[in-house]
Amino acid sequence: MESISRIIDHFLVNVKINTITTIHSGLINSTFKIETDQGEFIVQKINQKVFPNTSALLHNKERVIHYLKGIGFPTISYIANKEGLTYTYDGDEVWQLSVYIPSRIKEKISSPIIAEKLGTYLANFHKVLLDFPIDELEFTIPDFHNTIKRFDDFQESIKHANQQRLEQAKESIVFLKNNFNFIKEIATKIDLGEIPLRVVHNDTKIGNMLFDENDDIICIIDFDTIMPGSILHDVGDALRSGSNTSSENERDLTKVKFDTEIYESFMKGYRSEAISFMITEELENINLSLPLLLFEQACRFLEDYLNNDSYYNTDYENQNLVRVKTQIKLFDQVISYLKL
Ligand code: GN1
Ligand code: MG
Repeated sequence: MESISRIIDHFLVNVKINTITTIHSGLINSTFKIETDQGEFIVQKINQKVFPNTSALLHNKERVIHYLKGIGFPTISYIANKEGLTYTYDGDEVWQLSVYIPSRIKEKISSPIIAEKLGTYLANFHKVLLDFPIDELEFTIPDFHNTIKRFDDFQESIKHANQQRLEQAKESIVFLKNNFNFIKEIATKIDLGEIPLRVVHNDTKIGNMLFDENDDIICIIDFDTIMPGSILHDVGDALRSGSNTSSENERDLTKVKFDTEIYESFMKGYRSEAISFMITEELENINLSLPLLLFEQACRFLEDYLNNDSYYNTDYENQNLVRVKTQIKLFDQVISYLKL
């Protein structure tokens, strides 16, 4: 942990660090909570393999956070280093320090009331960003939520995968191939711009929402992927984690169930607030958000499994395949509930 304390010295003068705790929830960056005599902070190392265009990431984050602060929308605060920058490059890695916000984190939505609050919060987040100059944002990761490209990349990975993993993933491969045509239709509408690009978060899993002791949302965190995208991506990603009775890492598939009450309450909250700005194409297709994101995430996890786990952090051999299966299990239940 010596390197962490050296990094903190870039941002804080004469600081005494009491404890450093690793936070394991993200799959990409390395995150630590630091308790010091000057307060509590979060320090994060940006994964430059995933974000090769780190300056675009920093630019987008800074612009949007500055904007949100300007309109009084609660958000995270980054600490400037001694050169006045909100990041430090130590010759090797890029680091950021933000103020820790005392809060609770949830892996899933525990009641319909919270689901409705979350839906309303997300729609309001989209609403307050309507006036943000979208052209100022860069595409940090090109084609991030381009589901057709994600499916093509997964298909490509089949060609280079080892036999053992191909064998293990056989059923999942067939499932995704069989369901692509239905997903392709909505993905194409987004691709063609029939569903408009807006400023969206792009990583709205429940773990990225901070709650207070009354289960009200304090703010959304993790602006790494804030960039132009569709509201369907954010709605789908929030429900992907939020309406699953277990987690994306659940090995026991009998525990992976689609909670329809959570789903409906979230949607009620989202629609009630977003009705003021959604165009007809969005309104008519918003119910495809969840299957779209589940399908896309299954492709992404499966591609990574077939590429020998080079993108997502994993703790054990078949974890990416476990993740594929949770997404497929939920997808199956969602399309039969929504009668798609
Ligand atoms: C990654 O690292 P984390 O947990 O914030 C990924 C998301 C996935 C998520 C799946 C940049 O997010 O797109 O939905 O894992 N982020 C990136 O848990 O790829
Ligand atoms: Mg993230």
